[in-house]
Amino acid sequence: MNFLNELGIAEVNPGSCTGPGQWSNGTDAGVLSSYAPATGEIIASVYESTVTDYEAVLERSRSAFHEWRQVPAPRRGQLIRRLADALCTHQEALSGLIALESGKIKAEAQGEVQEMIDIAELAVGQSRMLYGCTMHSERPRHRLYEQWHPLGVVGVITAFNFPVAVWAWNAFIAAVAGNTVIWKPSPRTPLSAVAVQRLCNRVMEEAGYSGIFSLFVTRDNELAERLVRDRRVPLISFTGSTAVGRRVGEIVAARLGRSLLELSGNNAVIVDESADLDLAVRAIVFGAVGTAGQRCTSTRRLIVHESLYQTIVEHLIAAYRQIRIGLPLDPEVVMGPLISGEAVAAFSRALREAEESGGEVLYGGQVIEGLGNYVQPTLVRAQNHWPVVQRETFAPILYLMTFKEIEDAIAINNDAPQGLSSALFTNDLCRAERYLAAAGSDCGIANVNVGTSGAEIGGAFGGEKDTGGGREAGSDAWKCYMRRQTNTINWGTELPLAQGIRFGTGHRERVSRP
Ligand code: UN1
Repeated sequence: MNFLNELGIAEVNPGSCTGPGQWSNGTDAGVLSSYAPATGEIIASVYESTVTDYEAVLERSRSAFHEWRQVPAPRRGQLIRRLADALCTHQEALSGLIALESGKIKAEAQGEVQEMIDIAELAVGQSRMLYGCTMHSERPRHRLYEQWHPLGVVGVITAFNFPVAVWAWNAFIAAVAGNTVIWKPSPRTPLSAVAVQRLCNRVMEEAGYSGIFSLFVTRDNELAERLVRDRRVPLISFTGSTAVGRRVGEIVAARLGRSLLELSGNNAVIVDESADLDLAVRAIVFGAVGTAGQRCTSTRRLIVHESLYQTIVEHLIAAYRQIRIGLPLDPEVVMGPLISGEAVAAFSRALREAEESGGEVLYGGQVIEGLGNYVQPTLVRAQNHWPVVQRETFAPILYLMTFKEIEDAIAINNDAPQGLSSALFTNDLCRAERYLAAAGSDCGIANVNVGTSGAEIGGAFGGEKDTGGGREAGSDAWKCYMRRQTNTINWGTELPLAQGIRFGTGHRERVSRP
């Protein structure tokens, strides 16, 4: 395929790299093949990283940091601007590879690369706005202020569903902040990562840098854990399940490092009596079926006012009937495959469990036999407290339930261990405000008349409770990648102590230089 050539993807690719000309040639850890989830065919392979590769990556990244942190932040931003240009040039090819490797449809893959370009543009601007504030000192002739410094080497562990965009959210902001970045991508999507590393290499080379962006590919949990345990890596940004993220958080906390966790979601849409139903149905379908239900922001629970339940179900079924399922690169297709056979098995298990709990499948429910990991988008009448509904299953299953009063709908929304995204469809201002108030949605993202997925990069992205509490992308999320330093400068000749403390020995004679 042409786009593989354009991106420099060979049949077998090295899997660790710290910059131009710095690909490893280690082959001892074996080969990881990348399979197209739509057909089960091997696209290409990558040599997995050895411990020696990892150590080389870490050391080069550390020494690059010592140089990079001294480059003025606006100049660091210029490197990201060049990267944005490279991403624009190769947007088509890269989205082809992402679609092929992750199984998301081409339009969404293009959106993913667009998200990288967007965050790059934000990072360029941010590179001139790493503001610290100045405080008024309580002491005369004293200046009190804060400034922000980079942390060091930042480890970024990403998931298959956004194989490159989530890396970009972290990497571009971390880099303008003066950090260097080591990326461990999902072993399901190593080629997309290799392709992005190749683009980074080209841009680093043109700008005369190396080691700002590094990659190591592995499916070995022990090697991944080495990064998480590594005291030379002050921040670990992890995107993935709550189960794994909890472990990452514990390991990093035990060494008093920092972690930024983007974990499972269990996102609900509430449709109240006043909702614009047309808008609501379109948003629900995109939220539940987009990326085949494999976004952390996918809509998993639908809470409908009881008076509208029948109407909504009919419209959803009509819309679901029209969903074209097929090859991700086919422009007519709206839903691609799940990532793996295990994901298909998890889909079936969840449905069995829902049915055993008393759930009624209203649409879909079947695995589509044949090539690839295809399932039907599925609607299930369910109850919120069932364990299967409380859990995140990465599949296009939407659990439907009803409510009478808005307070009850909000309580259902919040009655889940996770707290990532949420949405209310309403044309009633008071209900909208009620939902957005402190006693409203408890999620990191709460939308009105906008679905749960497809957040813009300008806001801070992340969620509460079992979602892990991290915030990435826009707003002041850049602060997660920097350390704050408070500075007090005395420009006078007295030494007044804070809090008015007097600590005198009576010795007032000036000390003269010898
Ligand atoms: C994810 O699924 O890990 O809001 C990230 C969205 C995307 C990002 C999803 N911008 O759906």
